[in-house]
Amino acid sequence: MHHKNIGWIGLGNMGFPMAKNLENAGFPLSVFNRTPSKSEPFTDLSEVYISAVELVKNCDIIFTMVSNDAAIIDLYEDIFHLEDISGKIFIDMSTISKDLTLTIAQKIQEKQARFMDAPVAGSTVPAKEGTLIIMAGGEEKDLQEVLPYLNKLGKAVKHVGPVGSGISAKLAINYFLSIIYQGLAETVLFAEKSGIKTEDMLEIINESACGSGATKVKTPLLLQQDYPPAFALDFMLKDLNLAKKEGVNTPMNTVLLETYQKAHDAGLGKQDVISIINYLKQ
Ligand code: NA7
Repeated sequence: MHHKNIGWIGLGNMGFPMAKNLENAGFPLSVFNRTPSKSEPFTDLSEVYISAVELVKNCDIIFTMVSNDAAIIDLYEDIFHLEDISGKIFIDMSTISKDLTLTIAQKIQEKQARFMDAPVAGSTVPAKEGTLIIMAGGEEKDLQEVLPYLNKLGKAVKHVGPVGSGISAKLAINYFLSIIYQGLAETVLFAEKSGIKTEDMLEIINESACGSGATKVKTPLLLQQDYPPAFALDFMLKDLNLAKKEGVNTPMNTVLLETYQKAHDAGLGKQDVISIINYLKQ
């Protein structure tokens, strides 16, 4: 049987551990990252490309995991110049706008290739552990072809509908997460003002019905008051803006957008999302 050549574009905080999981699973992997130094740990087992287009030429299945719309536009502009990409499957795991997802999918299909959106829930720890939740949009038969790879990246792969549906599901879950993080930060601050120690309050929250994976994962950061980005605050701001673009005009979304935007303006954008507490504290 012909071994599929797997390409991975984007080796950031999420893309790097995800691509490593594919490499560790023994799949023939080709990698590309705009900043070449991030590809260095791959040189032994995988093929490293210095051009995304060259990688695409040599791969059957191409994953992308990059920041945002601008990054995807940059990459696909070049890919669309390739004469023959027929039969290839492109899977975008980034969280970008639904509009752009549909536009790219259409252009890819016009070139007789296939496209899926498969964004993920879970940040860097689940990415490393291969326990992400993957929300896939696209054709069932295409999903079946890429499932062996997705299964190495996540503990659950959910086919949620046609192309673009993965993005919709992802924006919905991140909307919920942004509520949890703002709620957690405000609750800890409220308790602190009333003389309750942060560590005590976090223990109470985590043992209670309010405790969740989301509150537990942010607990050490809140205790250390140090916020290295497992999920950068700017990405949450991006996703809330994308939700608004999708017509989410709830009272909550207005408040959330204001909080995350002001936290960004206060210089917290590159920190972990739970650093909104530093803005809310002021
Ligand atoms: P990171 O750690 O900020 O990594 C972003 C990646 O995207 C990184 O590989 C970047 O390359 C790449 N990137 C950014 N802009 C471009 C352009 N214009 N062209 C090519 N490549 C680009 O993000 P995460 O891994 O945490 O998150 C990725 C997605 O998952 C995001 O949509 C989140 O919302 C969810 P660089 O290394 O900077 O050269």
